Amino acid sequence: MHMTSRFVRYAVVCSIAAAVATMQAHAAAPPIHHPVAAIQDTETTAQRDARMAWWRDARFGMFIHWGLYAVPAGFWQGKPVHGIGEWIMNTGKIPVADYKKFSAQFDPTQFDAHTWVSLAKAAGMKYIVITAKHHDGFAMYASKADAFNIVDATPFKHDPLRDLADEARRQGLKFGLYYSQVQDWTAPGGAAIGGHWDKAQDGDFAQYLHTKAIPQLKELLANYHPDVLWFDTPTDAMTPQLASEIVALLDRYPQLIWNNRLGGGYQGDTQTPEQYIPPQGFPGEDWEVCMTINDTWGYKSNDAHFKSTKMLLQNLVDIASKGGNYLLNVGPDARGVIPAPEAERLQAIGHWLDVNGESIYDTSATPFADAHGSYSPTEKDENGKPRWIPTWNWRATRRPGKVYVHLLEWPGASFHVADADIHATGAYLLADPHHTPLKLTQDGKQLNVQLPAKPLDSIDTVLVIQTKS
Ligand code: H79
Repeated sequence: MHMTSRFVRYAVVCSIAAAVATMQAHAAAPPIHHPVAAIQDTETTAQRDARMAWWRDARFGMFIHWGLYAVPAGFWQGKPVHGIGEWIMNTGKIPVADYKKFSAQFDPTQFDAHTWVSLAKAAGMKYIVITAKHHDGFAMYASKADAFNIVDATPFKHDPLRDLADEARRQGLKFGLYYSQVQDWTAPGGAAIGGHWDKAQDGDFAQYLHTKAIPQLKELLANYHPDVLWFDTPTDAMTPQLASEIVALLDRYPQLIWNNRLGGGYQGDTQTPEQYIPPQGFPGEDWEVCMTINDTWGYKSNDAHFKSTKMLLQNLVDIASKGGNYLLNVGPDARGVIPAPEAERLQAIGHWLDVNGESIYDTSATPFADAHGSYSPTEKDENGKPRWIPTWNWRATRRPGKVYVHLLEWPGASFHVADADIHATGAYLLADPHHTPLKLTQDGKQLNVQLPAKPLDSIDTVLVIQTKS
């Protein structure tokens, strides 16, 4: 019975609202019997804490959607195809043979792993997750299991994942791989949300899994030792039995972290809200917001709708204040270049983190019952529930002995909290090199800190409140 209701929830319907609802429903799912026990079923809390430790400290990661879709870059037969760029084959109903022909044009000679990893590092990101294979079925690495890959099917003939995995380790970043395990629009039997549109896609899903997805996952695990595996778009094609074959493989890598999108009733390690920040986070759970920097994951030449540095930084702070991670996407083009507007924003965030990183990394959620926002009394969201309206006055993060108040709007001569359940002993601004003490008064739960006339940072000036504990 439980399994049936899970499948209904997991059935991916073609609407973003449904996809979001699917992900939100996850937490409440009752435990079900797994044909093969996953690591989450067997490890102790202490073991789990040790396995998740680096990920919890990291807070900020780089998602990279890079694949064959960067060649059409949002256009098919001279016309723009609406929607997210990595979906162009599906949205444009491009025949398999035509899509495969893009590989002859894919020659990203400007790709340089050192440049990409250096950018992630300069942005203050602690891990990278890159698409090893997206829904189009094109493998971005040297795959012996399937010839539709960047080494065998392009003039480039080179494995960028090898370079990136090695370079990430060299620069001290964790390395993760995205793998589309259910959808595959060019392999016979692979699933396609919305249904197949080409006879070449006909086939048996289990056979696809056994001849392509599982062999490729084996290659990826053995050859690149990813720290994270990021699955996507589970559908009911992924039965508990089939998923358990993948889990048996994952179990051989006891340090691996994998997300909640495998399917087959497996919970994985992390909640993965996509393109939104959950109003209260997922208290007590590990969670990661994945988000585009413009309106597409895979490169589109006609999408210049970039989020501002201010908005991106506010998002990072908002997420950290609720105890989550921010996996922010970049979409490199078919030359192998991360678009300049994306790189500029990441560098600006990195400059802020150079000064204020202590208030983000390895912190935990706010100690204050502060208002992150409120539910609208009138507006409804995509699910018909009251819409969450965030406010952007301030957020807080903490670590033992310190609370960090992120002042997103300068409050004037003083900062005041009416319901501060802390014992404050001092205060200063994190960006002040001298950490000059600020005048602080506490009367019960009323906390007041005197501030200078102007903020030290135009987006987020961090007020450090020292605490007893
Ligand atoms: O990899 C990125 C997306 O391609 C992938 N997840 C992120 C990380 C993703 N696949 N599906 N979805 C997200 C949700 C499904 C959205 C859909 Fe649609 C709505 C599929 C069909 C309608 C968006 C709009 C894609 C095509 C039209």
